Amino acid sequence: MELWFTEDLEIAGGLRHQVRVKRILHQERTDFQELALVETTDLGRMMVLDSVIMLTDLDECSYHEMITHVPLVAHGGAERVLVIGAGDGGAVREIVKHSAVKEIHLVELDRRVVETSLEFLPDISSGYKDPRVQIHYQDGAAWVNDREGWYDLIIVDSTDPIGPGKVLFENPFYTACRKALRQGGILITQAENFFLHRSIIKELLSFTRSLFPIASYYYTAVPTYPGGMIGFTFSSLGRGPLDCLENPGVQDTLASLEHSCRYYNREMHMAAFSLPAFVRKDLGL
Ligand code: SPD
Repeated sequence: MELWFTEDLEIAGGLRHQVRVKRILHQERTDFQELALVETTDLGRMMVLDSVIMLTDLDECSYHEMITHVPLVAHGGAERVLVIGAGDGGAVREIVKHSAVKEIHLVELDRRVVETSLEFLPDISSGYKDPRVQIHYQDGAAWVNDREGWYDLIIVDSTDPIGPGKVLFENPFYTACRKALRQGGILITQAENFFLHRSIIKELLSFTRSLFPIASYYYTAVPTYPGGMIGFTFSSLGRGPLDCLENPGVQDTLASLEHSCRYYNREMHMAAFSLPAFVRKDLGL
């Protein structure tokens, strides 16, 4: 008999998304959510939180490389980086590729996400070995409130705006992130799918436009998320997302990332900000 995982939450906009499962490796109710790690038949391992797919081996590279390298290359000199959520470690694994980064704070509410990733996803969690990484098991929204003017880059790798992640899609959190950034700082937040969730994206852009001189949106392909793609808000106190690409200094960074990444390169960085006509019109971009 075949076993299928189904993601059919309200937020998926009437879509039902299914993945064939070989076996369940781990399942538990943590203090915060339902956590599952499964072996799929065709897509490698998969992490699920509260019935929402967080990652699969197949396509986690496109999500983690684009949520990290786009802002790190755009900034050009980030030293202090904060990652909120993302206890699986995929974002951290990418950030440690940047030698200019001196401190990486990962703030994750749920310790069991980190522990489960270390046990079942050794490649994805491999960045945790880097001495620049500090893990804090706390509420990310509370953490940024106490860190005024501290970070060059804040990456919010949240789940969907349901359950414990809802607060990360609200204006007070964006305001606190803005205050926690240093001059020239950049904020990136997970911002859903432009076919399915435009009202959510519009609201997030309305927050960032009132707080940042530069507010934009970009996206990447993730076939195992409903709709097959997911986007991010890009908000900056300094450089725009593409300003950096002509700088001679960035060529070495791009060459080295091209060597170590499966998805990210200069062309994907540029293409990610090219949006369809209806999206540009609707989001006012
Ligand atoms: N619809 C699911 C969005 C999940 C985004 N975050 C995934 C975490 C991977 N590090």
